[in-house]
Amino acid sequence: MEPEWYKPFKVKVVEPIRLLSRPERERRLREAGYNVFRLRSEDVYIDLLTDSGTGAMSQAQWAALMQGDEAYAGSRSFFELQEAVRDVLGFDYLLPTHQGRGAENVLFSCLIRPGDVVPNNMHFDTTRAHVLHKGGEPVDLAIEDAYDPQSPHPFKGDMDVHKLEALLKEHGERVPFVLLTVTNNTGGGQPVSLSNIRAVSEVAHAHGVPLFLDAARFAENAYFIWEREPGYRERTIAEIVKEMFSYADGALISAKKDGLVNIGGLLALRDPELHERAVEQLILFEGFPTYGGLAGRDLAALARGLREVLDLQYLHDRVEQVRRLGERLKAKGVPIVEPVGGHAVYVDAKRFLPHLPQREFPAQALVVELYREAGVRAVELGSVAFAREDPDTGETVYPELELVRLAIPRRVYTDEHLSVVADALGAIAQRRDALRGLRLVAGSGPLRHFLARFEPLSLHGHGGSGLT
Ligand code: P61
Repeated sequence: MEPEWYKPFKVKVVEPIRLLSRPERERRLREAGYNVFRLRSEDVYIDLLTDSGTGAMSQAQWAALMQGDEAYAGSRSFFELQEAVRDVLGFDYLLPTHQGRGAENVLFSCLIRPGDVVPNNMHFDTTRAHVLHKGGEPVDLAIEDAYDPQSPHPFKGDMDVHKLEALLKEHGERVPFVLLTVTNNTGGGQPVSLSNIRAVSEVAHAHGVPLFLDAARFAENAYFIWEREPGYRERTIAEIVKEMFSYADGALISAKKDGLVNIGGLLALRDPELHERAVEQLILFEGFPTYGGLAGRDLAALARGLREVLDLQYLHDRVEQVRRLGERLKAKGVPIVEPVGGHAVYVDAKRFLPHLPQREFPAQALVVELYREAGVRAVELGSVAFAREDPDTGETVYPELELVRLAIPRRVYTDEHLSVVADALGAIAQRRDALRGLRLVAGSGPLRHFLARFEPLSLHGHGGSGLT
């Protein structure tokens, strides 16, 4: 039976925001080099840059902060978090880190040797950078549908199990572990099915290779399983989450997403021997094992968040809010990645601005126009963030997907805020042919998107990948 849905929270604290005038927005853009990472947040009206660490905590989490135990060693808050990790995720060993990439660093330091190959459905950018940093080669093995923004596949985050099998046959001894990102952020916030997690786990284990989940958005993934996977409607989110992790040997979690906290991460493990090695790295890079990279109060708030996020009403409210934004955009003729993802709507800039070649950064041009139009900040996931230089030819290789991500912070914005976003993109759609591209004037390397500067191209201007 379908539960009766309702909004499971109301607002207790308000944070003022303001909308600058259009000339002021234009000036801020110019000063920021047309890169919204360089804007001050007080100059942003609605901030959809990321859903990471930008959510609102509950009153229970704020209360837990006061009760955090700040002891250097043996903090009570650590044991609360350990209990939550055991109950919710089913792992015995917990290493708290300052955020997700801290956990990546600790685990990868233990397991990746130069020349290793690390398969994933799709690596997120920090994960990819950490694999490379340890001398590994990140390989993306998502199913073909993941690369088609219009494919209606219900689990576009799935890994292609045949490709994994082939990779393990060919490079088995060079694969230290398999990663699976739930939900698949780079590919549109798309879920991975339980049957795929199970199949990937079986294939990896048959080759003696462990499986780790990059599980920043584990609860949203579980909601999609509940919604779409046959046989899971009668199960609770808690049961589905437990089953997802039961097939894995460990998990890397950026707690800034489904941990419902503003900072934090964790590495969860099953194997005592690996735990021992990881603890050494944790002490080196993060801190003593019972606080890792966090304050006691952060651990306490996270212990609450991990349990709160399992609430079906909360997840329904969350995922449906994102979906409603997607539906509104579609109705206004804005092309988006479908099905709509769990934490964000991804606008397909290739279809939105077909007259702009990728060397003129169409997704970035749209991000800039959206701020100009309505003070809304989105993020580019396209040829600024992901273009690469071919090591053999020296030519620029542009990514298949050219996207603008509208990431929705948890429990922060109302539908009224989001209708401003939909109206703004709808207005831009009306005059899309007049939009011009951008030219990169500063910034290089794989993390250039954070610091790059651009100039608007005139009507007859020419772009350039700017890769140096
Ligand atoms: C995001 F502009 N995501 O989506 P940390 N795995 C996965 C993530 O989504 C993720 C991390 C690991 C961010 C933050 C972000 O260029 C950017 O806690 C699936 O951020 O260290 C983070 O977790 C890393 C935004 C990261 C960016 C890099 O917005």
